[in-house]
Amino acid sequence: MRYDHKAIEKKWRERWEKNPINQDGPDKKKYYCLDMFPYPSGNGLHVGHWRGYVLSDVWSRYKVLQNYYVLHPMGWDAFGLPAENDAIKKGIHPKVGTARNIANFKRQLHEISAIYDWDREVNTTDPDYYKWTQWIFVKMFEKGLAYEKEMPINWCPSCKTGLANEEVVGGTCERCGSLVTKKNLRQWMLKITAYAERLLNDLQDLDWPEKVKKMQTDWIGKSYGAEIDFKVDGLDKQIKVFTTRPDTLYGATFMVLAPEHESVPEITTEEQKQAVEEYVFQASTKSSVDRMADKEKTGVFTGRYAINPLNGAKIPIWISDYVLADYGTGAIMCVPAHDERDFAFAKKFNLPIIQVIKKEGGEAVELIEPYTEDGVMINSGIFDGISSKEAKEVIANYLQEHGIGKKTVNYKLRDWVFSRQRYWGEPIPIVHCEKCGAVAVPEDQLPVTLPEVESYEPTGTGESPLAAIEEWVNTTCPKCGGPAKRETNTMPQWAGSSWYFLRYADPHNDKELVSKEMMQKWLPVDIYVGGIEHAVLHLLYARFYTKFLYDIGVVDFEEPFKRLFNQGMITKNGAKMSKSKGNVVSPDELVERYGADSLRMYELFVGPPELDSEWDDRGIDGVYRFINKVWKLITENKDAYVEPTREMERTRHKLVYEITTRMEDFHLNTVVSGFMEYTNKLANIAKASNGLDQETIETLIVLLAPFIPHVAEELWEMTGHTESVFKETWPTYDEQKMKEDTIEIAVQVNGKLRSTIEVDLNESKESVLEKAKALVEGKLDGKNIVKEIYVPGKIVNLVVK
Ligand code: ANZ
Ligand code: ZN
Repeated sequence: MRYDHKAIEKKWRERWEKNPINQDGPDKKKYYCLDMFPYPSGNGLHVGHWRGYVLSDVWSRYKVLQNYYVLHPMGWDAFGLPAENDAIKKGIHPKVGTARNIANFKRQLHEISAIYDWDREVNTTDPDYYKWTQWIFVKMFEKGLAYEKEMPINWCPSCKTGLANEEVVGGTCERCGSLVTKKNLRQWMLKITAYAERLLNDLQDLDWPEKVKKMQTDWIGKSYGAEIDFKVDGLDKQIKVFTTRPDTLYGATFMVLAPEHESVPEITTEEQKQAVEEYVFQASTKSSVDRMADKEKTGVFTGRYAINPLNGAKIPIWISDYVLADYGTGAIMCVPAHDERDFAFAKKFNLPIIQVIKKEGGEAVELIEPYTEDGVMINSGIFDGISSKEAKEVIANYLQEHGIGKKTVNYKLRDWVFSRQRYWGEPIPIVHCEKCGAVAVPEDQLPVTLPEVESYEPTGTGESPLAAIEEWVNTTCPKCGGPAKRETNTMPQWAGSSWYFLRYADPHNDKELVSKEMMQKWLPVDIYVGGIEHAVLHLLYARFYTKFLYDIGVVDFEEPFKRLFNQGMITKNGAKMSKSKGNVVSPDELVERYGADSLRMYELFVGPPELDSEWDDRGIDGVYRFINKVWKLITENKDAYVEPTREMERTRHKLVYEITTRMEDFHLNTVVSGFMEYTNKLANIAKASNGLDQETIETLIVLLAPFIPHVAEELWEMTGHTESVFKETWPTYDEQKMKEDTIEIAVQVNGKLRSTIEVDLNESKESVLEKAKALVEGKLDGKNIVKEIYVPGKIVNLVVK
């Protein structure tokens, strides 16, 4: 007996549309379940995308059954490169292509039968939406958090265009293979670094995977250290280095500056000038990723020496590209005995190595590799003998007291380069006036809409295609009314996704980004479901935006996402599922063949939801067979309910317990296996007792509802209910009722197991012994029982002689 998935799913989808199962009411609690909104690509959804959407929908339906009204919205993160590249290649306007892709995504999402609230749909490319993306930028600009800066960016001299880091391969242009250089271009920056400390500290209280918290912590990269001033020998000049290891100062045997360090020209001696200039030019052609890579060290001596401020030692100053210009001070003191990179450099260029820390209790022997652990100070004058951990603090204090340096806190986090020289993004709402400088477009003139252009190609001058539209570019200054030009850079794709979760709470408000009332009603997000690939960028930007909006009074919480769940990827043939790998499984055919319920359940069954899991088309077949089994169990027993036995009652409570606890732990794959196990158990009980009781059957249907909602609704109707199963309340369990009524007791004679007996849970000692003795009676070879031992609930031991 197979169920007709096509008819059932169609029927319930239509009913839900007419009569939504998720409805607000006076007795409802609120819950906000958010999916990371998708980029509507031309490829549509594959079963890998479904995983997260199924997870969040199962969770939302579970909450509906717990009497919540669930905000479960969906929208589109639709600005960005792919649509623009399609426009360039195929001549389709990004707006047109995007609209078509969204329609296809929507159709596919409908098949999941997720309870999305389509009235709240947002689209980042909609002017009514990006008006507020621009508004936030204006507010940041007013607070000095958005600013302009000349920044070196990757530049291909032959393509005449700026390149993203990902477009630079091995130092060459991905498109034409020429050597990529750096070009200084004016960029808009957001001062996220002003929030570094709060972004770091507030991670503590979040119910997020530890892995993601660690990634953000490392990304922010707070370190304590010191800046130390070294005099330059023979010049009236000092160079500041940044170190996290002031304890190693006596072991500094040379200094290295970044090739771009501003003092390089000044300190370089005449003899070294040519070599230094050549090296500086070469370094400018490499990306920082390449520079940090572990490879053969390169460098050039400047001809100059610095003086170690503690012991007066003269140490040579070199330049090398392993020192980055924009981290710390762009200059380091090198301690080859205790740092890997300095060690490699010293070996390559034959520079001295002085050990200043040794293993506790060990001897200082010639180092064949750097010693990077803590230990005891040696060769360090008055600091000898103390631990290196202590020396960090003591030497830093000493330097500070003697005016040679100061203790510092450093962050790896950089300000955010916020401009793109591209068409398909939010125009940055700034006007440049010769008299007034950069002026924000006034609030009542927002949004600054994206004009139509003829060519989407990057212009090659480092300017966006918008720069070519004179009527749009030329405008008047909002401040003085004089002639002015619009900013032609657009925002990065991250801009719209940094705050969209707020807009869902009040999507049609044209007066405010979100009203106080709606903000307080819905926000913050209770659970956020999405891929781990967004662990740093998106999730950090969203936290930054929220904190900023908190500071200006738009929201009254500092963290947007209370709980985060990262689903693992779906792989096939060992690789991440993706169009480019050619291993995509489309949900469309599977829905056709097995129905959405089967696919939903298989998405969960495929593996622990937080781990990557290998897709197997046969797996869905197994789930389909299981659903048919449930169908059979219920339809065969629904018309002849029996009186509940203790066993039925016990099994029902255990079922509710297992499903609920696994659900709460988000072990959704084991929820499915739990259903399989208990369906078999119930089938056996039904056979033995000639039927099942009504409560057990109905409980099973309610528990199944979040997972296979169409089948559950149909079964619910077949069992005589006129209202939706989602009007029910998630069942509860009673641990007392889960307990078995009888237990097995081992019966031993002289310590050897003879048999077991079944007794009541609270049977008296006398009665248990009685039964045990009865069992062995006549089998004692004429011996007598001399002692009776009972370990309650476990063993009876009879000692005979
Ligand atoms: C001396 C020293 C001795 C260092 C030692 C390390 C170990 P984090 O933890 O990543 O902040 N450094 C400083 N500025 C740098 C730059 N612009 N480019 C490359 N390296 C730089 O690392 C700080 C350490 O990295 C600093 O401490 C410095 O080397 C190096 F046994 O100073 B250290
Ligand atoms: Zn002006």
